[in-house]
Amino acid sequence: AGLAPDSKAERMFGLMDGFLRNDPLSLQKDILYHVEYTVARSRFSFDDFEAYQALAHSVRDRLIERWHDTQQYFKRKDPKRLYFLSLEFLMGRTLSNSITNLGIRNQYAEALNQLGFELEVVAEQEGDAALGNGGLARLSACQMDSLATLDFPAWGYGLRYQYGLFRQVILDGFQHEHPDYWLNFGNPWEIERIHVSYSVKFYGTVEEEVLNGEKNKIWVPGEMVEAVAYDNPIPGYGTRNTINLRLWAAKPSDQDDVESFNTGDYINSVINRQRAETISNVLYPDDRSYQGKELRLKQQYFFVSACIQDIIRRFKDTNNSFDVFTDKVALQLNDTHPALAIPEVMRVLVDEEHLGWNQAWGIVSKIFFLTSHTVQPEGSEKIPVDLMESLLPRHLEIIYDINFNFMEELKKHIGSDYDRLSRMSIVEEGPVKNIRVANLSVVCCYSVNGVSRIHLELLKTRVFKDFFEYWPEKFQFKTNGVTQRRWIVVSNPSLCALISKWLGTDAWIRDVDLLMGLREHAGNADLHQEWQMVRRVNKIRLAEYIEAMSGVKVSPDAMFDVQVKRIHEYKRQLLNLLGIIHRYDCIKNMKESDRRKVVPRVCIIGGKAAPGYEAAKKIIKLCHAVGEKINNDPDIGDLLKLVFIPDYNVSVAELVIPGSDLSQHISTAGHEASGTSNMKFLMNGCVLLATSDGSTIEIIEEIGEENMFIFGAKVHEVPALRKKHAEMKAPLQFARVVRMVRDGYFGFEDYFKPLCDAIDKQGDFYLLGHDFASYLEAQAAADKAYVDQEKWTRMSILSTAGSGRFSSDRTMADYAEKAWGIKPCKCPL
Ligand code: GL4
Repeated sequence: AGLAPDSKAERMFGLMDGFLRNDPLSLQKDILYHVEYTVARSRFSFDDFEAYQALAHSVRDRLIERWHDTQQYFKRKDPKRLYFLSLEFLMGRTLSNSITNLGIRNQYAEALNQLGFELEVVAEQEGDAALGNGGLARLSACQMDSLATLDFPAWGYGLRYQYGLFRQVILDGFQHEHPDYWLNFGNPWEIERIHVSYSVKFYGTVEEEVLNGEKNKIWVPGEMVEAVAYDNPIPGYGTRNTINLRLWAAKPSDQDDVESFNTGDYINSVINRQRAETISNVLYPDDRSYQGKELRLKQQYFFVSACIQDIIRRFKDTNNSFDVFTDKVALQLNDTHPALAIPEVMRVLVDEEHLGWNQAWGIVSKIFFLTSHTVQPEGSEKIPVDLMESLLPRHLEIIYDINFNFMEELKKHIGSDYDRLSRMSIVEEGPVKNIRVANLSVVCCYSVNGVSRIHLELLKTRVFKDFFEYWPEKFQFKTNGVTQRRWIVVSNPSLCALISKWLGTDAWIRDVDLLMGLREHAGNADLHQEWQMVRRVNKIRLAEYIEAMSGVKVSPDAMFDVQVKRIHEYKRQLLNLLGIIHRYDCIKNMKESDRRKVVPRVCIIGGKAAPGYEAAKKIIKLCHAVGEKINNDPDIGDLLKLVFIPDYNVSVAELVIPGSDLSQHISTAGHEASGTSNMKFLMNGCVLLATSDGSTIEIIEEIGEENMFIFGAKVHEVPALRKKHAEMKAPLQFARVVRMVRDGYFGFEDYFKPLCDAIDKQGDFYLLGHDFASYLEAQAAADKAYVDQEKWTRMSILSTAGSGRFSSDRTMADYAEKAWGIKPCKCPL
């Protein structure tokens, strides 16, 4: 009975009325449909937020269509897939980006217009998805966009934290952290997959069984938690391909803890079960220190266990032998945070798939790829062995076995150099025994990638020196990049239109090297005029935002000088502040005739401090104290303003970056692994004032030092300078501004004392004193260039023109070819 399968599918497709239509009228109908039936408001009366929700659902429908087609196509072709494992993704807003990538922005704008709404206003209703800390997390988001756009068969995996990165609230100039319960208003961009769920085990014991005459280990867990999938479609630009970002949420397990229910304490048993959800509840708001916290380790294992079960299930769907696993699967570890995936794959292959150690190791040693994002060896994760033994007893055994084999192998090559052996060992001996996660990763990964050329140098000569000498070919670099779709097309539409006009094509949105074509117009007066106009409108928009956020009125005629990023001593917001104090001091002491020559400046600083990072919090307070003084000094007027932009995040960045003239990237050389915001500013035609650090070094090569303001010690000079510095006297002007802070010129002298001590009594580790004079020179050069607007505009155009190399499209194509070995798999239209 019934229809033959083919005709059944045909009939169903017929019932569906084909694919969704994208003309403005159909979109209007769709939006109204969602107002009425999804948001459950009346279609005759709904506000901007409800319009956003309805719009989002209508976009989501279109995403789902493409997502299905893409996944089915991948399934049919079964290519080698890349799995991108990251504990952090800073996606920001989704609406604008999606309709841009789907190529239906104009249609939606028109549809909304007809309904009496404005797309820009409606899009502002969306909150940020802030499931990450800073550069590392935003990089993951940019890379997902590129993987989709380049048609790579890739999957992203992450955690669905209930609380994203804290919201920064400033009270009296002090940072307060408020929870970001971002799911409160629903999240139309995710698809809950209740049927995609896996049990994750913790604690318990390892037992032995005999299987076909061989000993086999079984892990008997003490606790189980369910991992449930939430899928977030990621559309490519100018392609039907829409890939998946799968985020895991922890839920209580049905199999867990039946015992306690039988004891009669029903209410407490329910409450206990509910604790399972805490595992994926909250993002750790610090990306640089590791504290061996049990919950963090639980998060990490919860994450990798769910991923590996999902990946192996998908592999087994279409393959029946692990012989081809390495031809089908590549696993990218975004820093060492997901490194437990390594012993987890070993465990599954050996204990559950009964592959035998050597065969399993043969697979594991070929499928993992590590990207390191840090330069500080002390930033490396360590797991106390005690903790590991109780939480993941079987994994500890596996790590010991991997280490034993590695040590035996190593001894054959380097003999009994015990110092070196102990440095390279995965297990750190000492009063507290630790697992060194970085060593585990380097030993087991097929390649280890730095995020800029200088970063690789530092990995080779400092962080992983011993390993590099042993395995030179393992170490590579792929300079970071950012997506021009988000950072030009979505966040700076007028610049986008201008670029396309002058290049005569919008093909650069996919093929970003074409931006170079702007070089030939860099001296064109007409382009200059249009360029300045676009930049000015963006500055006005930013000025309005600043006034709304801080009450400070700023003039768009002034140079907007911006430093926005996480607050960290090595990023040297303090150097910026001392420079501003110096500028203020100079203006105060100037003759009236000289004042007229001063280039008016609006200094803008923004960024969050990790909640436990005292020095960073003091820097935020200092910024406010200095701003208070300057902004209220009638003697200064518009010549100088200092504003702090609170709660810096992706959507704020989209507003700030296009409105900036000068952008500062002034880390002590050798401390910024790459930096990625420099690339975003560059794309938007901002001129960089920077040290030769991280990826800036490559930016200098690309656009020329003459088009930037470069200052400060170079990477190779820093170690010697640190030694010498103790005996050197800081320049007078530096001593003077530090004194002003110390003496309470801005109030709160006791509170700021440790900041001053660090730079003038305790060795000035980040070399603020050393770099101060050259910093001021670079600032003076920037003033001079700004007066000559023709010169400045030329520099600005050349910045955008030279930004093509810093697209994540290039980074992803590089990884695909040189590391993962995956090829595009383009879903037909
Ligand atoms: C970081 C680096 O500090 C930063 O330089 C780099 O650009 C980014 C992406 O590779 O990764 N590492 C950590 S930890 N947080 C970062 O932002």
